Amino acid sequence: MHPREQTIFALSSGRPPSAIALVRVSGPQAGNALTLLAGKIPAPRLATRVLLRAADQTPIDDAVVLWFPGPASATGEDVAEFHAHGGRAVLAALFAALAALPDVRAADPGEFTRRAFENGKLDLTEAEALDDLIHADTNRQRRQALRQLKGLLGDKARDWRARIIEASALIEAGIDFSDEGDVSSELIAPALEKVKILLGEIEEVLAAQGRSERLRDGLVVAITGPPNVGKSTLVNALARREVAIVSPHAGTTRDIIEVQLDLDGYPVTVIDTAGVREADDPVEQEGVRRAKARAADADLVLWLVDGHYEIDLPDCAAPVWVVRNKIDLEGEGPIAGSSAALRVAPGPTGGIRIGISASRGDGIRELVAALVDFARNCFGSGVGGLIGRERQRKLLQQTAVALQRSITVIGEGEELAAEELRAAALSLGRLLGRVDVEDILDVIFREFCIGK
Ligand SMILES: Nc1nc2c(ncn2[C@@H]2O[C@H](COP(=O)(O)OP(=O)(O)OP(=O)(O)O)[C@@H](O)[C@H]2O)c(=O)[nH]1
Ligand SMILES: [Mg+2]
Repeated sequence: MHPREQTIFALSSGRPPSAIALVRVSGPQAGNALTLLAGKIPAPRLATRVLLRAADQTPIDDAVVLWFPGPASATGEDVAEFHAHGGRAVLAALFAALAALPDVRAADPGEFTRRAFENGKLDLTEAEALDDLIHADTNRQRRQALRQLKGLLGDKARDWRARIIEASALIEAGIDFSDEGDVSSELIAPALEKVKILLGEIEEVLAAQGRSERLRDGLVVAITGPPNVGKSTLVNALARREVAIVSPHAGTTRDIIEVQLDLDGYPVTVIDTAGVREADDPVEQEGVRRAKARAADADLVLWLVDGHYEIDLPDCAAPVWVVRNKIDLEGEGPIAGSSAALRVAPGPTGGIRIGISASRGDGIRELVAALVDFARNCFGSGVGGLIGRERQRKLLQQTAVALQRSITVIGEGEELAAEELRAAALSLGRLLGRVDVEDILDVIFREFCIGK
């Protein structure tokens, strides 16, 4: 039997122990599972209390079961739900009883959603949105995923694809009539017009929303700088807890420490790194190497200094903000420049310069506000953002490029234009998961949780 025809089961709720656990079963044996474990198949979609029993009739649990006959179910197959008590032993007994049934096995990650996709319950953009919704940590991520789940991108892509196919039908008819000049141009001119309108719409969606797909992964802000300037103190202040060790010894931090922050709904990972200096200790050297590498691929670098350091900016592609710490000490030592002037002033690389006191808290609010602004600019406002993932953006860009090329090459021959239109339709088909999907499906659904 093909693995896809087997019946699958998994725990769909959180990790045990929990008050209630939801175990879902999907596939042709779902009804049989109910008959054998619950003693009957209850009325469809009606919560029914039963005593679950193992094959030897020993009781497993007092539970509630639900029956969703296919195709009107989440996966499109027959689905049974067991709402049992979420104890580890209860679940172990329930899983053992299910696994003992013929043609029933534990589900792979994302397998329920994959079946739903294969049965046409959702398109690939919606499946991705579902995964994003489950993994959303902040409100903005949640709202974006929810918007995606409405299938707006999928609806648009389906509409565009249909219109591309119409345009290419016109062009191909034009090719057939190419001996009769008038008929041919009468077909091709409107086709070209259609393509231009389409291209405009796709470009609008691409341009409209910044890079809201980056909301999924969030921003990475690396805090680097010389030793002992207060990097770890700043990370603790941003995290509002003691995540990193702070000490007056230079070279305290060696490993990279990461904290996840929710800044006004924007997911931001702040990383604390080893102070950058010529170190003798090989462990510290490795820490410095890692610090530089991490800063090199961060989205933003906060180069932290205190009054004792010259501003010696690191070499990296990301914007660098110079943050001057320990302004509470200013006036006591040989420190140039006034702290007031330093607060959120334009900096040398077009970034900003901020004066703070990480230990006393001065300027932390301003720094957070500046980070929120930065995040907003990176992600776009996200209002009406249709693109949820890099994969989707790439395919839309490919579609736009192919449409643009079809317009450019039409003078050289209609066949060339028709070929480009086919490429455009193919990209949209991939976006929806309609064409050559096997390989990308494996990648996408593997990321899902088990039980989803
Ligand atoms: N006065 C004052 N002291 C600070 C401030 N921020 C940090 N310090 C002190 O500076 C020292 C170094 O702080 P850390 O946070 O460990 O510095 P670091 O940059 O992480 O140091 P390394 O990990 O060794 O590179 C500690 O003694 C802190 O208490 C500040 O704003 N004002
Ligand atoms: Mg440190």
